[in-house]
Amino acid sequence: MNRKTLLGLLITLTFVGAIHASETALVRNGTGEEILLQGFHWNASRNGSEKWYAVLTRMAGQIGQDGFTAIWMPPPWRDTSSWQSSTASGGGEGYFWRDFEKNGQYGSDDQLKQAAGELDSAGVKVVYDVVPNHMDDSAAVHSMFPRRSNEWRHDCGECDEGDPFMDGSADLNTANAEVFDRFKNEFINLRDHYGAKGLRFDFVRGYAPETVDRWMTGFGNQQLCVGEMWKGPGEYPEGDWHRQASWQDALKDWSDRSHCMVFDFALKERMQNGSIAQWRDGLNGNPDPQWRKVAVTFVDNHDTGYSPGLNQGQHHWPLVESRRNQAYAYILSSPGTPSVYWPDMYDWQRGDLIRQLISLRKGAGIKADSPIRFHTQFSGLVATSTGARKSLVIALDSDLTKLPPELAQPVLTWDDGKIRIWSVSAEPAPVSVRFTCNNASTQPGQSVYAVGSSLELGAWDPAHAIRLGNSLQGNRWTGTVDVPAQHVVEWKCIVRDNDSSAVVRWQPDPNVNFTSSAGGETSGSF
Ligand code: 7SA
Ligand code: CA
Repeated sequence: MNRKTLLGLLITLTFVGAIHASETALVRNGTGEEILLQGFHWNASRNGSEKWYAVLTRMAGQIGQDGFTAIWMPPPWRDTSSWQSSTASGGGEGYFWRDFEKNGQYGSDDQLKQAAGELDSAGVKVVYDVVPNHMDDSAAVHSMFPRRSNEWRHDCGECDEGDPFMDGSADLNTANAEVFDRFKNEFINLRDHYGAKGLRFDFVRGYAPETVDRWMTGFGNQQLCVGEMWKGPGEYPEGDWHRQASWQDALKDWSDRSHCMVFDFALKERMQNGSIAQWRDGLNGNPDPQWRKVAVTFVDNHDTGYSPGLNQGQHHWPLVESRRNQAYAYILSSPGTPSVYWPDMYDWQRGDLIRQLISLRKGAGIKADSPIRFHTQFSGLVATSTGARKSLVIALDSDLTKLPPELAQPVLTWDDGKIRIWSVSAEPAPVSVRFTCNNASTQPGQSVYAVGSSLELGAWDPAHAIRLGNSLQGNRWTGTVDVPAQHVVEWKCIVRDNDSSAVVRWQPDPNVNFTSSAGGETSGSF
């Protein structure tokens, strides 16, 4: 190849590379291996005995030792509101704030600085909850934003970049340059004087994701940000594309435009409304790593879950008790950035399990974009997540009983085996292999399956074998199975009753023996 052609090729490759890089768009997910603690609950601002910031100062070392790399702090702005509804009451939690004063119900400015300092020295990044959509607009509060020129949603005929909070009378117009700058400067103040290394954006349905991106650019691109985009497809107006899309689509669209992570409400919705097998349909289980890496997975938070104290918190959408341990086992052994809710860790004795799960995650080197394979032929949820150092195989509430030899001993068993985790050497990326069985005669209600030594092939348990498709040539059955590359697999064809999973006929000995490779084919015959 002459020099001119070579140069041309190099230029092309560089350009393609650049496009690819832009496809793996920037998302501000810290190191990509963060483990987040929600550092408060709904009643933390009413914590009687000890101001909340003093609790965090006292617990900072423990939080670091427990393996958390970041903590989601409550909104740091003074909130003097109080409200009463028929079923609940509250105020002071920071979501109806008065100004950027830090002396609020969680503690004083100094106590906040002390807590932030202790957490930082414990290696825990401080991420503040911020609420730019709205603020306390009650007359008693001398507002930071005079109603003069479009600072508020209603000042200019519905000028606001998103949904209203409640009736919208407290909504600010984040598209207004002065409003935008006031928040940007406060975020930089939180970074420079209160140790902020990231931000959790509240009620992001209320303003534009592009505005969040511009704030984060001012705050520092290498930081962490996560948006609370809690809005189901049915909440969008007729004709809006979101209405026909999935929770995942709406979350990814928001993340693409803000370049922030987003709480995985797709997973939460499946945890609430689906079977445990359907937890694989969360954003963090998406086949595309660019989707998995933006998910912040959680079991509950201060809105959805219970909290110690007054009214037991808000509990708008709590996960049932019987699934909570399994849910923590799932989010801490799978891709995305897991977020642990304070009371589960430090009030309700789930800490031992969570501590062990965190150390397994870190030992395996699971990252936000790590690959995950779901073994759907088993009941419950069985999956393999692969980190930089190990693969974690997890079985939740599953009938997986016959185990391949490499899964002789689980590293963690909990709740009488409803939770089992194995740690094995990191598996290579899976390849799609075609399995074919020839000369198979079947009766109605029977099919041909591939059953074999590895987990993917049911660990020799016909009940968990892989059903093949009957091709047109009569007795030839074939199908593809994802198998880790370079794995030696022994397998056989069986004719099996579809329902009872009773074996009608085994392929005669010997077993078929093959090593998996990309585009590989393997066949057996009766
Ligand atoms: O219902 C749960 C789910 O069930 C599932 O089966 C459903 C789901 O769709 C369904 O499939 O989820 C729905 O319900 C969620 C909870 O309401 C909705 C979700 O979109 C919807 O799908 O989530 C929304 O509400 C959450 C609380 C928000 C979400 O972002 C939002 O999408 N969470 C964050 C936002 C706020 C507010 O900043 C915080 O709210 C959360 O802690 C934070 O995480 O002058 C103004 C004014 C007037 O406009 C009012 O009329 C007047 O009443 C003031 C007064 N408002 C008061 C409120 O009435 C009162 O409730 C306000 C001053 O104080 C309270 O508001 C609290 C709020 O209750 C509390 O949750 C707010 C401010 O203190 O702080 C917290
Ligand atoms: Ca708004």
